[in-house]
Amino acid sequence: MHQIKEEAKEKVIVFCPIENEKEKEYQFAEISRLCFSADLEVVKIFSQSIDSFNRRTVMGSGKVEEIRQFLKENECDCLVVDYQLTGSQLRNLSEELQIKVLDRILLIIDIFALNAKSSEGKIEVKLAQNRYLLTRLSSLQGSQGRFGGKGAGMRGPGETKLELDRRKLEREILMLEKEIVKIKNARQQNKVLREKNGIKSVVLGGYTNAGKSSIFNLLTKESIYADDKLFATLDTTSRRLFLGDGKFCLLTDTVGFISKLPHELVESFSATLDEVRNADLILHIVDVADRFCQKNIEITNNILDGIGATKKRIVILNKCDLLTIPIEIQKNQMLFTTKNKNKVDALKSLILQVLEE
Ligand SMILES: Nc1nc2c(ncn2[C@@H]2O[C@H](COP(=O)(O)OP(=O)(O)OP(=O)(O)O)[C@@H](O)[C@H]2O)c(=O)[nH]1
Ligand SMILES: [Mg+2]
Repeated sequence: MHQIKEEAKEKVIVFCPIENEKEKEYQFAEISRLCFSADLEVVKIFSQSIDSFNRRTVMGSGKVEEIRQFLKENECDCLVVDYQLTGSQLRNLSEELQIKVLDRILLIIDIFALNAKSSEGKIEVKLAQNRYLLTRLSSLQGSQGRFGGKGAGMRGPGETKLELDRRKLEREILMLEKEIVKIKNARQQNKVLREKNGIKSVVLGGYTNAGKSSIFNLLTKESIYADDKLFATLDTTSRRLFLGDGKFCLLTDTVGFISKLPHELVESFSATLDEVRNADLILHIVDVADRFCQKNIEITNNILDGIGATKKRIVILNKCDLLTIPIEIQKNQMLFTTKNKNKVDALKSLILQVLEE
């Protein structure tokens, strides 16, 4: 009889350069959730003020020594740095500490790689991976090659081996970019058709894990994947949503946002983000029970402004079932929970009302 052996999680230590002492706690919580979503077990978090920044290794030499000592006494597979590293910083850290190093971007791309299901999502992830690798190629060939042959940071759609050959990477990037253009063109045609038929598009946007897919499922009676992990959704799904009075809109669930969204990802996910940009109405979903709720609202607003999503927005304060104290609601905001259907009709009415304003 065969026994299925569950693969042990990779153990990681994390290093956070702290830009703002007041946001340290937020940064720790966010990077821990990212690691959890990448199936990594955080053994310890190290941090240091950005004032001690060192161009070679990001962290100062004392911190390098502290981590080296820790690694002598504790078994770890990888160091995660909550910062966007250059190729040489990746190599220097990896060589000095003799460990695989992942930066914030590669960690996020890796979670995306784990979650990409549709061919569009896979193309976008592959493009992001290839662009990342291309810009850091010479450094990665030297160091990470030794430590990073498999596991976190190297997971890809279809688990194809990541290519470390410049010409192959460039060729593949061109091919993937062409695919993205095709997807964008098809999206544009759909948009024209939709507008011709007077169908309004409503998109669920917001910080990852706020409950977008759960709301989508509740409203459309679908059963797309929702999970208590960051970036559970990478693929866009659209369904017709009847709003009453014989009227309907097209409701779309899409990828969640996060602070410091790497530009590699924004560019690679331009086809998906077009859907958000072009929407007639954005339902900005917020986890109102998250202690960093205000910060998450700010992050989402900045990203929406950054991608040029200028149309109407309603803020849905989701997970209100978890609230222990009453909160003040402003105009174009609504308390919501997916734990029952009590508020579904009120939400549909609000959508209809705002669309017709
Ligand atoms: N208590 C409570 N939990 C909720 C509610 N809505 C969603 N959740 C939970 O929150 C977690 C995240 O929900 P998702 O719907 O996957 O969130 P999302 O915004 O689609 O997340 P990403 O796709 O990862 O960006 C899941 O564990 C849900 O069960 C709610 O109203 N109340
Ligand atoms: Mg989702």
